Amino acid sequence: PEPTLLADYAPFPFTVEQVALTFRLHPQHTRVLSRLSLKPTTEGQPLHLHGENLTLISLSLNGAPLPDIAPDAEGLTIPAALLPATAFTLEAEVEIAPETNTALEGLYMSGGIYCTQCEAEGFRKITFYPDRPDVMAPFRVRIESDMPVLLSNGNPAASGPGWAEWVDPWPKPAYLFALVAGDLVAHSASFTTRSGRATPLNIWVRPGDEDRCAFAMDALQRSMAWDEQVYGREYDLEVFNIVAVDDFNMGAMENKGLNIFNSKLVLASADTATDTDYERIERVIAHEYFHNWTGNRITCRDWFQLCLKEGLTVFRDQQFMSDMRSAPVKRIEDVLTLRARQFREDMGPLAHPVRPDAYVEINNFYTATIYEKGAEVIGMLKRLVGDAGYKAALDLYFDRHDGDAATIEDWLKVFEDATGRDLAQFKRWYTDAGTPRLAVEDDWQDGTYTLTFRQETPPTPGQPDKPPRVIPIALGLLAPNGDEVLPTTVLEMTEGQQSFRFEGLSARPVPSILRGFSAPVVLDRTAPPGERAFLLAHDTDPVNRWEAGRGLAKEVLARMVTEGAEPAADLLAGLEAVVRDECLDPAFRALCLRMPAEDDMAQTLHASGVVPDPDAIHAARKRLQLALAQRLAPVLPGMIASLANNGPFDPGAAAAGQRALRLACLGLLTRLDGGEAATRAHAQAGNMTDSLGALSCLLDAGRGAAELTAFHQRWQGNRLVIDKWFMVQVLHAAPDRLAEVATTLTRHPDFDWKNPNRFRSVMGALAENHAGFHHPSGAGYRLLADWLIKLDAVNPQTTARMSTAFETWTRYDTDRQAQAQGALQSIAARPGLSRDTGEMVGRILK
Ligand code: B3K
Ligand code: ZN
Repeated sequence: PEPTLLADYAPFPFTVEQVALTFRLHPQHTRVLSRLSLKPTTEGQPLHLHGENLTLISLSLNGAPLPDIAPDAEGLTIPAALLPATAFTLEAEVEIAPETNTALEGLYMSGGIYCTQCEAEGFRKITFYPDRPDVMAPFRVRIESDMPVLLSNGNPAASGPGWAEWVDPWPKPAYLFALVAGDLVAHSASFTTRSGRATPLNIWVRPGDEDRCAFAMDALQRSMAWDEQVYGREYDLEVFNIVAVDDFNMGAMENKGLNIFNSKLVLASADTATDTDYERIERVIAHEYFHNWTGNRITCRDWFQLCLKEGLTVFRDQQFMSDMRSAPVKRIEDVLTLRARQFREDMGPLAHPVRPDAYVEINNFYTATIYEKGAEVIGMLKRLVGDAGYKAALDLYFDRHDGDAATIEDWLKVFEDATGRDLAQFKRWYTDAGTPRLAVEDDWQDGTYTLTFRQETPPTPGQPDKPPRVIPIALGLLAPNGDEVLPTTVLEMTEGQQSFRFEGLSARPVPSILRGFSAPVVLDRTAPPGERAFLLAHDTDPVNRWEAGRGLAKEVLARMVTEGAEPAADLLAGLEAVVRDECLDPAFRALCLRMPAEDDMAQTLHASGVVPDPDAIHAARKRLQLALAQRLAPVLPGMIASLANNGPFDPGAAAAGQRALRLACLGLLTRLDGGEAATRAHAQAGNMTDSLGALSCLLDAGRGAAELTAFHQRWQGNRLVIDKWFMVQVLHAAPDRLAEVATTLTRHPDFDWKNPNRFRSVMGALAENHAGFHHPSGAGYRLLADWLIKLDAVNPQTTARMSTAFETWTRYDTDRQAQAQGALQSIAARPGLSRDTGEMVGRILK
């Protein structure tokens, strides 16, 4: 298939003044009637409407039938000669079958509930329409069905037995359309906006799930208040509805006034959800709500501008989370995710700019680069223009572009106009792919300290040469006694190589570079011996303090892998000091104790020119954990006991931090006692975090069989918890046994592979078990490839997304490469492979 190009953008030659839809719902024979009020904006243009897999029943223009127009595979075209020069009405009736829609895009059914997913291009599977984000129109929707609850976007207009009508006054693109019909119950509350409008809030779930909605509701209310306080954005409809469904390709969707969520991002109770689940729910509830302004009121002109709404909304949800929880801990978690997902993507065959300029299937571009790097770029902008500049620019953005389908050029222009800054060079962050590497050298002479930086961005597909970018480098300097002699200062690097001088210092300082992770770059610094340990002990910037420990751990692990070195004493001593320091936030201490992931080590080794050996990395990481456990042995039991909380469950950040530190200690103790303490902890666990945490320890120690059986029995019928039961076994399987464990699980009667959550809980976890997935036998690669082939026939979107497990295949030795390549080729060769998966596998193999 031919790619779509940014350069080919042309406006739609009609406006849609009004959309009226009627749905007569039926599992196999849903009828959709549409009445579009259209007006040409350019003379003599044909009318192209998108439409896929629609059975056309009737079509008429201003009431006159158009019997000769037949749709093709992409939609229908009405020649200019048949169109009036002024406003006209086009009516169509189509038939669709939601029950057999396993791709979960368009109108489909999940557990007996009708629901929709239209972003990016799913609306064309519902009716004929200009399915592009720059066509915005007010919608009126009538639903006819005997389901008890009938929902669509906007405000409820009228209803009666078997029908309901909704009116959305805000013009919107079709990708924000939503409809839900089902046997649902609401957990309800309300929010009074700052101008005094009491707005009912409903979270709709299946009967029986309503007692697990309180946390999501609380997160929603906090999000609404925060967006008013921090961004001045108020909610704009008479009601806000959220619906949870079990079958969903991703996390959630920001449909106007009717967000639809994967149930795992709504439902939570102490005994069924972990702290990580709670945190994710809070973040995603906020994210989708924040889209109401950044995405819905101001949308994207075309899908190349996706980061306009996603990067900004991620940035906003990150700000929200750091206000709700610990800001440094949140930043560290974001840095971990960025490196694990976006840096990985940027270093491989799937690298693309934050604003791409070509795609085959747009669903393949909902990536860590668009989302996470898109947010980082905004963080850099904010750092460069300052808080006041950022606020002025955002106020101007909402003011100038409310109701628009905007571009990255529009976005940068508001910053230029509000702050007077020229952002021409900054724009490269949007147009150029790749993670810059920042090399740094320092020099000390006669009281002057000089830092010299050199930036270089490796080539990425289609972009061999990269000019220098502007990089904000937040820097602090510490005196040898740990005093801060230069508080955090932002250096603006604009050249390929650039020096910064600091005068009047009485001793050679220790630099703390890239504080708060001020730019998404790889810092290449060969730190002098002792520097990282010093920063781990003294840095006043918590993110860099953590980063020092992390950098040290990576250095030590790399030496253990490549030279067979021993775990270094300075790392163990530094970590011990952090762990024992009761002034430090337990969540922060837990993060320091977490060793770099195996995939992260493989990425680091590969970037430094070493072919990573997954088995050696796995073994070294275990040895390092054992050494750390031995070092901490005297304190572990005491810490585990003192961090226990027997009071009622509190999902807040402080209590979650204590649980995280306690489980980190339990993990280490398991290395010493073979799982004795974990067995007790599992038996006593009063919540899912502790239960699953202890179970993970047991599986790592080669135990836990009885606990697994009991766990399954207790949670049978609770889909979300059973997902965890599958996942934990795969994540913690010994590398040699992974393929066998996963294969056995796929034969379990509960392995409902058409459910994306369940599929990911086995196949996603398979790819996350680094040494197991990259087992030299190739069994991991083959197992995943076989299942991706199978899933592609029913759900291309989830298949394509999961194929990214293979994006690192060229990092490894030639034997592994041959195995991975063979697996990828078996997917590529599959007759009838979807466009989604075909594009991904093609790019990965290139
Ligand atoms: N906008 C949706 C993602 C849609 C993905 C389409 N394949 C969720 C979000 O980012 O909030
Ligand atoms: Zn989003």
